[in-house]
Order: sequence, then structure tokens, then C-alpha cells
Amino acid sequence: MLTIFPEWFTGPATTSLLGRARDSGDLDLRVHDLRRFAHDRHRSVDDAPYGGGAGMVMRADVWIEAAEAVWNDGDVDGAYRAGGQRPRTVLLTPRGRPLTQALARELADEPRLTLLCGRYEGIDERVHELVATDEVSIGDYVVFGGEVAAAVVIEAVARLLPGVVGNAASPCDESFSTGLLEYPQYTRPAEVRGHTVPEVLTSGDHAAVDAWRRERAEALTRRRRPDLLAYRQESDGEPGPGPS
Ligand code: 6GU
Repeated sequence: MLTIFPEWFTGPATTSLLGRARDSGDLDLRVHDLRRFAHDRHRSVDDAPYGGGAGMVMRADVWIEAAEAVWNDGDVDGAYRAGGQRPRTVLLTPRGRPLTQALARELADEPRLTLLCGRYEGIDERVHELVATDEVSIGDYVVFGGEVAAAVVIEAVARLLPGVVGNAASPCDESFSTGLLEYPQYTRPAEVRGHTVPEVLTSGDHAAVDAWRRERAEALTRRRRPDLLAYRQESDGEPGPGPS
């Protein structure tokens, strides 16, 4: 990934399951500093917009040279030259395709990804044209920059990789393969501040537990995310990735 804030990733990249996936070699994550590819002593990566207006725009030439260097990193034949085949290169931007579990699966199938973190008011349009193969957004809201969005993409993709813990079936995974939200879960103690555990869960009747969970998941989905149910009906009961 390419960013002007490589230090931003130290926490997410070294902590918990992502850190473990890197340590075990299941994930090879390299964070590159975009400023290393700047042309001047001040290492500037942005300039004033053509046509005027407030704010700065990130320079296309710096992004292009940085991306080409990253594409060719560790590639002795230089297979990813300008104009040649590029690895899947995802520009994180609010105008991108919304991230879904289906898109995370698609990206997880790639042998290699390059993630570009945009900042400031924007990026020169030619980065979209010449560097990015994909544009991805993490939702309909705006955050300061692509770093947090890239971290979301990395986590969503990494946990789908073979050997990475968290790959096993969990209620969360089921949410987006059955198209339903997850059912409520409980663990000990049996009572907390007067709130008890639903009796069926301690009955030992596995069929009854399954039926209860399914009913709860459906009720919750109907109340909170009717859009998921609509999508499910459209796709004729096919387990799907959710809307869009
Ligand atoms: Cl990828 N970037 C920014 N700045 N804001 C966002 C986003 C990305 N996705 C949703 N909001």
C-alpha cells in the first residue's frame, strides 16, 4: 500500500490477527511512503488545482512513479511496467464502489493488491485513469483520508485468506452469506443485573436452538435491515453477498 502516513498503519498492521497473519507469512503487507517518490526537497506530493479553487490536489506524476515502483518491487522481470499488466490496484475514495463481503472475496482471490490512500481535497484525475484498476469506498460518509478505508479493506480481505485465523465459520460470516444479521449470543454468567439467558439456549435441544436463532436473525433483519431481505428475495433464496 501507498500512503503519506505510513506510521498510521503501525498499530493495525502489528496488532491481533493481522499481526499474527503477517508473522506467520499468511499475509505479506508492505507499507510504502508516497513522499519517497516526491521530486523536490520539500517532498511535496500536492499542488494547487487547475481552474482555481480552495485546497490542494495530489500530483499524478508522483502517484504514477510510486505505483510503478511498488508494482515492480520484488519482481525481477519488471513485469508491471508502465502500460503493461498491472496488479489489481485499489484507490480508496468516497466515490468508489461500496465495499461488500462479495468484493472482499473477489479481492482476496487476487495474488496481489496495491492499495492507494488518497488525502487532501482530492487526487489528480489521471491517477484514476492511469493507476487505479478499482475505486473503493467504505460507505456513505466522509473520513479524512484513505488510510482508515485501506485498513478496513485489508482486514476484510486478510481474514478470508487461507490459514488466517477468523476464517472459520462464525455468526458474522453467516450474516453475509445467508443475507441475515447475526442472532443474539450469550455466555456465562446466566444472569446479569436481572437479565437472563433465553431458556431455549440451555435446553440442550439443538433443533430448538437452531430454530430460535433463525427466527431471531430474521426478526432482527426485518426490523433493522429490510434491504438485506429484499435483496435475498430478489436473488431467489440464493445465498448472496448483500446489496450492491
Ligand atoms: Cl475510501 N475515503 C474517504 N476519505 N472517505 C470515505 C471513504 C474513503 N469511503 C467512505 N468514506
